[in-house]
Amino acid sequence: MTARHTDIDSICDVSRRDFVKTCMTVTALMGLPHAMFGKVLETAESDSKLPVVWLHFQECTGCSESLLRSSHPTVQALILDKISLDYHETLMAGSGFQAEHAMHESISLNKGKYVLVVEGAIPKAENGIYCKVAGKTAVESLTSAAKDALAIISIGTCASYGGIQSVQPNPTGAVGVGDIVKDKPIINIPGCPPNPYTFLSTVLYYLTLKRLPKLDKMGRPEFAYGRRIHEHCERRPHFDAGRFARAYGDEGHAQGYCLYQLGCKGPATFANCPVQRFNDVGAWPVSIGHPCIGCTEPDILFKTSISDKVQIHEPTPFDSYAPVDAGKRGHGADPVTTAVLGLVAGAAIGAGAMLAKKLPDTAETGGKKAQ
Ligand code: FSX
Ligand code: SF4
Ligand code: F3S
Repeated sequence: MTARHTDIDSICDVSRRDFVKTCMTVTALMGLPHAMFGKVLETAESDSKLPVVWLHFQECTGCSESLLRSSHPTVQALILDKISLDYHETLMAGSGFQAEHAMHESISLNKGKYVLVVEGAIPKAENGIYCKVAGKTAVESLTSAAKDALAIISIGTCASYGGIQSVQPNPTGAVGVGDIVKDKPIINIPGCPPNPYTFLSTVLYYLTLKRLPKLDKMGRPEFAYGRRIHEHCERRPHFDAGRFARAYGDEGHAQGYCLYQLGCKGPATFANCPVQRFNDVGAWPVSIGHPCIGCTEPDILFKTSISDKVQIHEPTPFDSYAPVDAGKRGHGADPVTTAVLGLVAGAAIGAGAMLAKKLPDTAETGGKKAQ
């Protein structure tokens, strides 16, 4: 056990076993080959720390809460151990001039080396008067702290894309960081709040590989946002077999059937929730019976009703899935009908035909024999 690890132990009473397990999880989450595990572990145990200045704007602080009050002590300990949190308005003991001084000092000592983490949306309307800290508007604080940053992490959907504050009529003109800062690498880690592992993995990815992770077109790390929720959801076999919950508390809901008919946004939402899950109990919204509300997607979260149905892009099960058990069909529409109802026109009908090929000859789809 290294001296470093002894430090972590003393912070949160983390066992070596848990520590190693978390590093293995993070290696897999980052999409790195198992051979890289040793390097990730070495980084996690090293003294390297990333200087971080963390600004809060329009938000609920759920992002900080979920990271720093994570029910998994190793995640919390690693986050606190791997970043040097030089300025964080809700966590630092100092306040007023003392706090402002700490931020300016960190920025001037670490020019080009610190990461700016932004939590919350930035209001632009009426010269930004709707959010001020230390006499400066959020736009001014962001612009000035971004100037010498190595990169910016927009944590949460608010900082990434505006979040709940930007919902029409958006009276404060709330926007995400990317609408204001144009000349710095910006990594979006959306979610309301995001999974703590995704933030930890992004930090460890940088410290281990000395480069920022590959991003998708929405600016999110591909390793965490590369797949739709629908692809790995444990209720997917029910979707494929046409078994749907139709109302909260009905028989289908009690049986754990697919939540699409209740408005689940999993088919249009990119995130790792079904794989990474939350907290030690391994729960995530869909596992506890609530439809995904698309909290990582700027065009879905708070922009659509919870009960609205999203377009289905992959109505067919993957070839690697076990054959569909259509024998125990629920009362909902079958997936082919669902796909059509889900506003997928020609493409989905073609894909629906592929699904039909996968169903046993005796299977029925919406009362009709599969062709
Ligand atoms: Fe937004 Fe984070 Fe949602 Fe809250 O602060 S992403 S409202 S969970 O916490 O910014
Ligand atoms: Fe899971 Fe939702 Fe897809 Fe159903 S629609 S399989 S509940 S992600
Ligand atoms: Fe958010 Fe949906 Fe995951 S609501 S937490 S993206 S299951």
